[in-house]
Amino acid sequence: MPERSPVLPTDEQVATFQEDGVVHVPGAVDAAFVDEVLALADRQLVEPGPWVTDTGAEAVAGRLFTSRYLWRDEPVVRRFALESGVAGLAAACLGSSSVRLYFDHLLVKEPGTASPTPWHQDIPYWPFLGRSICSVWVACTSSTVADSSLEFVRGSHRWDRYFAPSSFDGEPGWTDDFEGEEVPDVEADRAAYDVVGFDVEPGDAIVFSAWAVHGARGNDGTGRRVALSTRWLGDDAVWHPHPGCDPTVTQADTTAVPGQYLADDDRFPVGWSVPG
Ligand SMILES: O=C(O)CCC(=O)C(=O)O
Repeated sequence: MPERSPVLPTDEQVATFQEDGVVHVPGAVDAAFVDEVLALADRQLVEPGPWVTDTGAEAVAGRLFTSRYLWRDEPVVRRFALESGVAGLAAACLGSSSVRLYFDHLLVKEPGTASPTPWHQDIPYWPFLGRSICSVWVACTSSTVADSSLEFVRGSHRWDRYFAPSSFDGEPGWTDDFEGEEVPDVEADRAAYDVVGFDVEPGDAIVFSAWAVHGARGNDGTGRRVALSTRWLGDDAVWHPHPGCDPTVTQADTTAVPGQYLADDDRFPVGWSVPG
């Protein structure tokens, strides 16, 4: 059985997650896990996994690099996902009796990266539907909102809207097949939204709903920004493949039919379940 979270959220943190769609949990993950992810980031930048988004060296400087779905081949990521406590954190925030791992997402922003992470909502990118789906984004380096920590539109998880995904690097790709409403241009009219952001230290977690609209600025600080986000499927998550969704997992990975909960332990392992 996976280990229990060393830092479970307080009742107040759970209430904040439910109300705002996001909560900052300082000191959620041990330094040893963080160090392993930093070493992994070094390796990935040189020899990336199969599912990479990479702006490469930008016109100005810097690089926004993301690599996802590593857990099946990278013991570091598997351990992080299943033993660091992030699964317990996700389950507690969602109020779910169990959570299954959908995928992991390593995110690196080199200093001098002009590219922001565009404002977006995660759920339309993913072949799942349900309210109890979230990410646990763990900072592996210090960062402030000014140099690319995450920002959210507070309460946007309750808007009941489903926005078109777009590619992070602006290149054409699998998101192009989606037809739907554009995400609002939060950046152009920040004062119209209740934007909240979190300065973070290594080991801090930001837990957020897959329905929450979020983004991050470029990194004009002096250090590399590294985070590992794991994505968790709670009690009401169902299989929902659709045009324009993430191709890392497909119908071949599950015995579920659309609309059904997934129970494929090898592809979507249980990270946490209520004891007994
Ligand atoms: O780290 C970032 O800049 C973006 C992270 C993000 O959008 C996510 O984890 O869903």
